[in-house]
Amino acid sequence: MRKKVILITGAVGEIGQALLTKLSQSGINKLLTLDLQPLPPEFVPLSIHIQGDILDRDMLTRLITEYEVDTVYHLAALLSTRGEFAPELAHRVNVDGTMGLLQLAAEQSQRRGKSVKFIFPSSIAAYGMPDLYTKDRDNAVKEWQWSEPTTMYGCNKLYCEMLGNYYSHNYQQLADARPIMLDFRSVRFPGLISAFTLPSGGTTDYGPEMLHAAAKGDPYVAFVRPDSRLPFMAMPDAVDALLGLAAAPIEKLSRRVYNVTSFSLTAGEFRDKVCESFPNAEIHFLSDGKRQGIVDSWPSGLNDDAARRDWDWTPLYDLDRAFDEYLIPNIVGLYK
Ligand code: NAD
Ligand code: AKB
Repeated sequence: MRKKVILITGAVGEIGQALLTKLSQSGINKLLTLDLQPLPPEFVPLSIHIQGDILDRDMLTRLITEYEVDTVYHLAALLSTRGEFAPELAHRVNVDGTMGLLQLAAEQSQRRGKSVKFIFPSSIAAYGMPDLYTKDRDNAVKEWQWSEPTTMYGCNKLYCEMLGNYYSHNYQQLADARPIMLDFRSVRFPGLISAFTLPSGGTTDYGPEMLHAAAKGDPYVAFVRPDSRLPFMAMPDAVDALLGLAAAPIEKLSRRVYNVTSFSLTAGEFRDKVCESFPNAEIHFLSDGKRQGIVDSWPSGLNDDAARRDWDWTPLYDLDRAFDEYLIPNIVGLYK
């Protein structure tokens, strides 16, 4: 008898660590994690961990002979800035890697006669605003607007959303007997801010980086103009969004890809917020042309009405609560 598990790829990353913590706190212990990196020691008791590459098809095949995967949280990816330095590698990991896992989940769904849930974190990178005037004007972008990403990462996310939709509805559409489909669900996240981990390889990183630098007492130079506006979210809300969407009854879902967001602010306002708690923080701005271009192409805000309506999405942390109740108390403890 194969062991029933929840599979989390990219579990060593920022969202992975937060999700692993939350799932294990909820008493869910049938967790199988997969990442290129080993799990940090404090997470080792929480899951069966495989240190490996999502591109290793033989390893994935071995996994499904041993485990019955009920739900996949597919988090492994190369983020936007890293993806621009290594676009072919980003395509392999973000597209080929996702395709391999979708295929595995599709086969599992048929084999057990029940849909595997496939939860996929997409991104504001799936959007491409044509200019700053439009970014300022259309400040609550809906899921079907401005789907013209400018980064490899954004193209990868948008295409994988479509692949997920394909595998959920049209896979093997010409076969005599239609198979049991997988159940793909995705959220488009804004920039995420964790109190416990630092981001790497992303373009929204200037926000969390300035906060963590201030908490450590280090000076920080943000790579964007102070007037750059993006949406952000505290990490506990991101984890709740993934779990909330996974738990939603399928008949309530009017789409497979949902915007979720919490608060939008400029980099200058982010600095001012950080300085309320760390008045001696040394934060400066020196815009990097290329990364600035990516930030300028991403929307300043998202419309998440569909998620609120269909599966009762609502973030717990607005800007003030995120800083006062989650970020500052935990970050101060982290660097004491
Ligand atoms: P992260 O970079 O912190 O973690 C990604 C993890 O994936 C890393 O631990 C890395 O080792 C692993 N990984 C990369 N390539 C792999 C491979 N070939 N095989 C196995 N593991 C591999 O990223 P994160 O912030 O935790 O993001 C998780 C997911 O959420 C990603 O898909 C990302 O695109 C998405 N997302 C994140 C944000 C954000 O602000 N953090 C926003 C939108 C979407
Ligand atoms: C990145 O900047 O690449 C991520 C994201 C918004 O997807 N944080």
